[in-house]
Amino acid sequence: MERELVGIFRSLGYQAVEGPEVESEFFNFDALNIPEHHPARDMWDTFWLEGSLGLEGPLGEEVRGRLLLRTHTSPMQVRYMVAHTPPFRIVVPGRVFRFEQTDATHEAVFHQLEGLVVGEGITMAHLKGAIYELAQALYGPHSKVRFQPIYFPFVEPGAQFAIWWPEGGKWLELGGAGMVHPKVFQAVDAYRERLGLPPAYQGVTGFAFGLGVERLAMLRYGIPDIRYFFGGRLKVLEQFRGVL
Ligand code: FA5
Repeated sequence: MERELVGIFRSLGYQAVEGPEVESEFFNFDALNIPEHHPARDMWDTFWLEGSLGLEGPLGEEVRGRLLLRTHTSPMQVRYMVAHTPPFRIVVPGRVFRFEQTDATHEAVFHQLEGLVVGEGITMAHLKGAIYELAQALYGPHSKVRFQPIYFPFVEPGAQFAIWWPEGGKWLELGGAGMVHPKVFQAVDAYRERLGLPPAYQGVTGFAFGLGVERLAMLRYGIPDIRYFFGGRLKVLEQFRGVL
């Protein structure tokens, strides 16, 4: 499923990049406009790590601060922007971790696919176009997309999006998206400045999205419970060899 999603975006001109699963509080939260004590942190229940592992920053510099298991793939937005100048289009597949009570649709470990497109004149229409292309590639010409307003601190405006699954006859709630918040661009340029790099994110705009890979696979393959993915039961897993 992850390979298929990455393949779809590659064919649309996106580059696939990966980031670390052990992340710093700064990239996972602060740089994404989620300061300490901000109630938005409650959206992501976090596995905090003790000690320091000598985490590397986007340009190989040493990163200080508290460490955690990344709660989403969004910290790679910041890492990538620090190390590159726009325009670019990337997707970031990867494992994420949440200190959650598990149930049929919630795991403590799951996969996300992040997308980030930055350049001059990028608008919400481009975001809708990207999700629309995804819907068409996954479910053909009869699919459609739906956006509803929602709050994420690192985008403004923010949206949650769903794709119409013609065969199943229902909307699949896939993830969150929106226009990159100016505060994120500011945090990136401030970090670049500390590394002696010129600002690169003035006068550009961008969109980002993040979707849950397991939720999509569950619907596509009729898997009733997300815990099957990591349950280690061969009878279940062997049915999906080479597919998931
Ligand atoms: C985020 O994690 C944001 N980083 C997404 C985003 C990216 C917004 C870029 C704006 C711009 P959220 O917590 O809603 O958002 O998670 C995104 C998706 O991951 C959800 O829609 C769902 O499909 C999946 N997901 C979330 N929690 C779980 C879980 N415990 N188990 C399985 N899938 C989950």
